[in-house]
Amino acid sequence: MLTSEHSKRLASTKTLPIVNSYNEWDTLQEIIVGRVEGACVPQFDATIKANTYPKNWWFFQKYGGRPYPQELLEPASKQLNEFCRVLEGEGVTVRRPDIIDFSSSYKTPDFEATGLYAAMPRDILTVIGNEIIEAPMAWRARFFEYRAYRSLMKEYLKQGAKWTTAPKPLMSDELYDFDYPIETVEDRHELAELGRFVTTEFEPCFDAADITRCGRDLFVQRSQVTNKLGITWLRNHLGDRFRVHTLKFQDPNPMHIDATFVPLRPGLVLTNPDRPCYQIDIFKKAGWDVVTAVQPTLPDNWPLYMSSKWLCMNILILDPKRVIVEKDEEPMHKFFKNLGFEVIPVAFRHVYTFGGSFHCVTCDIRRDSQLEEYGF
Ligand code: ABU
Repeated sequence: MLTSEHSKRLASTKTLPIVNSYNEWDTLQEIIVGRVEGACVPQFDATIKANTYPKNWWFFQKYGGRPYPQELLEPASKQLNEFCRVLEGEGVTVRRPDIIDFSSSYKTPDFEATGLYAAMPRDILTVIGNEIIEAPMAWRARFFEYRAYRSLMKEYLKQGAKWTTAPKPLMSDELYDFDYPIETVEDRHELAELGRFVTTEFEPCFDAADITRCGRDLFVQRSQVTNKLGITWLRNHLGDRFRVHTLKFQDPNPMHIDATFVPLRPGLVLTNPDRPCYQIDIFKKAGWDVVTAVQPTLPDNWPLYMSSKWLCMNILILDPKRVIVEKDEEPMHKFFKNLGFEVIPVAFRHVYTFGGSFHCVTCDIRRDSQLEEYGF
């Protein structure tokens, strides 16, 4: 039985291009949700080392190149399925990538590797207007990740979307600093401050999750997986219709902006208290309110091999009123309610173990939005 709100949302689909999204908050109509089936633990190399903490290196050393342990896969898969059910109940069309065995090894003229997963579409895909861009990525384990999305991409292309793949990097040794010295958090702070990362400027690379969208203005960070040439490619590709701003954060391990800096609606951005933004004045001058996230509640012993506890900020906005927040992040529920949001709690901590939460595991394909300016 469709509610009138649901029917209204479906009705408005007809007037929009199949792929259409300009920001993180307009009413969501269709979304890709990733999956963990077929996931493989990446082999421990310089990029994995630079993006993970020493206490977790044993995991990659032990399982690298092998399928994720079943006891991690099963509960995460169940939570993802339940998340899809919740989205559908809220009137959102959910699409899933193909199942691929990422443990198959591959060899290019430049390197050999095994894969990772199709769990985090936000890392590889970004939608800007009616265009869907496949990011080049930076980890060798992610070189062929796009294959899981090709059925969907072809379908969207046939229905009128503009589909772009950014230049595929060689991922040869020149793209990486194999001597990147990173044993302690102090090393990490120092190197990040100096603007030194494990990826070099040999060729463009970026992960789509280093981009956040506010209409005509896009905000991107130079991170361990996004280099300056990658940002230049994006800026040149998008041309005059968009402004691409580079933001820098006080972050010892920058990788993906969506647990660091999260626009919530026009005039309101959520920031991470541990990762202040050096260019926050851009937002203040534009009249935006800047709110700081409350502390996460995840216990210290929760297995988090590829991310931080700040996944509590990695929320998904369904429209300027509704937000999906992890079930046990109660301080965040209160925080969002105080900002006037209706909170939809969903259990997701088993998915956290794979490196992301609601924003990471999705790519919004269609929001009821148009290109707008938000004061920048
Ligand atoms: N891949 C999402 C970012 C996670 C983090 O900043 O901890």
